[in-house]
Amino acid sequence: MMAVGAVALTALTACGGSSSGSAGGGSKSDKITLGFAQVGAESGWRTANTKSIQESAKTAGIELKFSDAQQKQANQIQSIRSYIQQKVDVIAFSPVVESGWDTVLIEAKNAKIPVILTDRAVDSKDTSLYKTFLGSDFVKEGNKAGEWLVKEEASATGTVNIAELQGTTGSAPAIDRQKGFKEAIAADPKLKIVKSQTGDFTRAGGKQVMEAFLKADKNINVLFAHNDDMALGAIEAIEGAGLKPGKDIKIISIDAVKDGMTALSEGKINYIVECNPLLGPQLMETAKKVVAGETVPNRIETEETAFDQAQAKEALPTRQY
Ligand code: GYE
Repeated sequence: MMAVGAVALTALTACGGSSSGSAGGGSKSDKITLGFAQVGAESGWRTANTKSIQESAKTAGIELKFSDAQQKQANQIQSIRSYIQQKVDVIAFSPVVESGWDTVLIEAKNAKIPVILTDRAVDSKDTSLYKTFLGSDFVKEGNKAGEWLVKEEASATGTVNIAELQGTTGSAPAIDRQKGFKEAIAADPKLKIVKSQTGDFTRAGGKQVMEAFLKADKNINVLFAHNDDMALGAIEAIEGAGLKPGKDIKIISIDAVKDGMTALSEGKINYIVECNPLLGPQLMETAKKVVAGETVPNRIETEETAFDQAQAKEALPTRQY
């Protein structure tokens, strides 16, 4: 299943590559400048996402201005403003949180610079403030995680205590993954979320919060982490408390980055829902269309799958991130 998405993305890369001949044909001013305001470098997912964007800009012959907001909205707003001042052709960003973007998006619209949302959505009511949103369906990801757990615990008799490590507070993936997971586990009343806190999508955050959870109460049967990095941090906390991750506490996470998949194949994680970070080729393709004044669909969804332990072992050798 993964291969389908991978093939589609590769095809887009190749296509971008063939149109990168601005050096040969057109003048230098033909080159599209894209200002990209990244969230930060908080996770393995983000590192892979940044690499994909940088590499595919090169392949597509697009000049990339790139900034890292260190997970702070104020920094992202500042870089978007600077891209407006520099009169880039198109702006793309992955909003760290959902709210509070209208003012700067209106500034971009007034400057006639199109905006593409990648990876995370905003909650602005006025959808004319951006051309499209390219990324995953996070509710669906949460659903998949919850549905697996419902099946896994079908024959359990007592209450199943679940701890949840949330992503960055107010971010689209944290809000939607929680929603999707809750929706799915509502099918079985013995599945109970007993603890829930943010670990900010980082390994350090996951470790620290899981340590605090376990200190307060060791009676946790399942951990649902909104990304692999927090799960990996939590594994250290679980082992530190003398428990076996994947056995004493079952772990479900989201992303399917290499380190997560390795822990899954080693039996320390039980299930991972994939979230594809390789958005670069699709972003470059979309940027070109938007700058050319072509209409693009207002929602471009990424294709994704999920892995259990056996599937992780099989997929690992050919994993790109
Ligand atoms: O799951 C997490 C990262 O927005 C989908 O952000 C992205 C999330 C990803 O920090 O690892």
